Amino acid sequence: MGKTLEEHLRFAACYWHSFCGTGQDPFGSGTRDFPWDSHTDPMDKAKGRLDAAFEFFSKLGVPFYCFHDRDMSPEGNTVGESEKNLRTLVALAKERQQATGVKLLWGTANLFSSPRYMNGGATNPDFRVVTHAAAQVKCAIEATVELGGQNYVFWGGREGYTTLLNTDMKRELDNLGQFLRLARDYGRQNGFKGTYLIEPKPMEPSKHQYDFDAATVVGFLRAQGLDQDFKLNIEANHATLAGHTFSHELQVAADAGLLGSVDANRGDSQNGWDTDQFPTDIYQTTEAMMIILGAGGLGSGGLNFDAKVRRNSSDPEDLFLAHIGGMDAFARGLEVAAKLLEQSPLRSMRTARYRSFEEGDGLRFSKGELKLQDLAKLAEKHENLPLISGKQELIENIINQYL
Ligand code: XLS
Ligand code: NI
Ligand code: NI
Repeated sequence: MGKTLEEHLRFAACYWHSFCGTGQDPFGSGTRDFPWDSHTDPMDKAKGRLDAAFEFFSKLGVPFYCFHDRDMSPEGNTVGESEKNLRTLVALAKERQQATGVKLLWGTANLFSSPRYMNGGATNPDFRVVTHAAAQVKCAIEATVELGGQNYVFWGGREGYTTLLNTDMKRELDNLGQFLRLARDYGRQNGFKGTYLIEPKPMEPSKHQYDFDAATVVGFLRAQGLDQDFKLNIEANHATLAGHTFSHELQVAADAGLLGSVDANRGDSQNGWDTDQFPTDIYQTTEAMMIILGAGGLGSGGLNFDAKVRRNSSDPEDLFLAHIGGMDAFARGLEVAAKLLEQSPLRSMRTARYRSFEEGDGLRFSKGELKLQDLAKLAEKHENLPLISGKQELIENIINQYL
């Protein structure tokens, strides 16, 4: 379709799952030994982690990476110290980027791990906490600009509530809008030309997250006047947590003209949480790539593997195998999707279903030329309508032939 696989797919590896997560869960300790954790000084640990991350990115040959401020550098005792730590690591990351050619897809601020944010970051009921969220976002935007990041992400894990009984939802949402406008303006005034992204998720860690799903975020962005600068970062596993399919969320964002980027992972059909597994299901990647191709691609976005190897995948090579499998699943999905769009009857079958709106009275309706009473009158002409099959099984059979 006129572009290379690499140009279409724009893969990114993420810093947090692969270089911060040891496999610890509520029932047991980590299963991966990170050699850099043997340092006692947190800054030495961070430098060792950075070396390992860039060694991995370049051996894998992945063109992009993504990070949170706190993945890359430790929080200090004061705001100033935290900022200094991040600047030190960003300078080193910049050197590694230049040496390896690996680029930054997006940066973000972690406004969910610190106990300070237990009641929210930008939506915290205590204004003093909001100022800390602002300090972190300001510095993370600066870091993203310094590293040539093409996007900046907001994922609001704690931007939500645990009970409405103590929550003024309207005020919190207005505060979120105000906070995001300030962040947008700061970035624009300080050299950020990329896309701001909101990543919807319905729950976890909050009981209810404000950025519930794509439709909610599209409405929020429009209500807050943010839809010119912000798009959506759609994550497969978040879609299923919201009771949707990955495809549904991609299509909602694409239809609004707001499909920005993708966190490429998958959930588990039995487990109801964010298992963040590497994508392997070619049927799902095919459906996703059909929508992404239909939307004209991801622009400055990409396919970020926000995914982790299982706790019992404890060999270092498992990290390579997981990413390679994920890339192959999407590359195959892209090839199948392109064939389905260009060679199969799928597109023409869908167009044909709506043909009645392309001519005659249907076209006049689409153009707004008919009133409700005109439609009612026309119904008299259309007695004894034939049933028109949706042909779902035929379509599913066609997809399997191309797979
Ligand atoms: C968590 C989110 C998170 C964002 C970045 O569920 O997916 O990892 O992608 O903050
Ligand atoms: Ni994510
Ligand atoms: Ni997630």
